[in-house]
Amino acid sequence: MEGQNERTFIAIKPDGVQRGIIGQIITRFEQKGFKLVAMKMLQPSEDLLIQHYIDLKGRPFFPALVNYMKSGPVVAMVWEGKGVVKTGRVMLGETNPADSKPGTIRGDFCIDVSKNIIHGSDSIESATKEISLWFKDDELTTYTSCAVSWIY
Ligand code: IDP
Ligand code: MG
Repeated sequence: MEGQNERTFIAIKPDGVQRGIIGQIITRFEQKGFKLVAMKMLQPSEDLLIQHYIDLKGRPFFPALVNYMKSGPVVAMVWEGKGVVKTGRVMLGETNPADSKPGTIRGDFCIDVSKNIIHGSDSIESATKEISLWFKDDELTTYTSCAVSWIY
């Protein structure tokens, strides 16, 4: 989906949950003006994570990545708004926190690439795939934000 209805999949990883920064991460997306359309907390299964990270299956860090991601609960979310996929990635920072600028989530809250606290879809195509992997259709809400005419 594009335009104001564009959606992205954002997940706070187990380290982000354990470190107590769920609220600060959600605040950044809220204050930007994006709309939260789905959210749940779950400890993901290995099967789900293998599907989610299937493109990285051949990488040496893949087994460690799956173990890290299943080591505790994550907060899975869908955020909506104009350009949310691309802007969401900018808000996250680079994959390696060491390359992430201050002001980005990874730049402000973490140090190591293997503990980089948050996931965000990298394209509209992967967003669509990831949203349907993590959420059932009836878990996605549709509502009009009262702020919409003050954001667009
Ligand atoms: P992204 O999360 O910024 O899209 P990807 O390249 O898709 O980055 O990698 C997925 C996740 O795999 C990263 O967020 C990070 O948790 C982990 N990862 C990527 N590269 C490395 C690495 O070199 N060592 C350990 N973990 C890595
Ligand atoms: Mg990625």
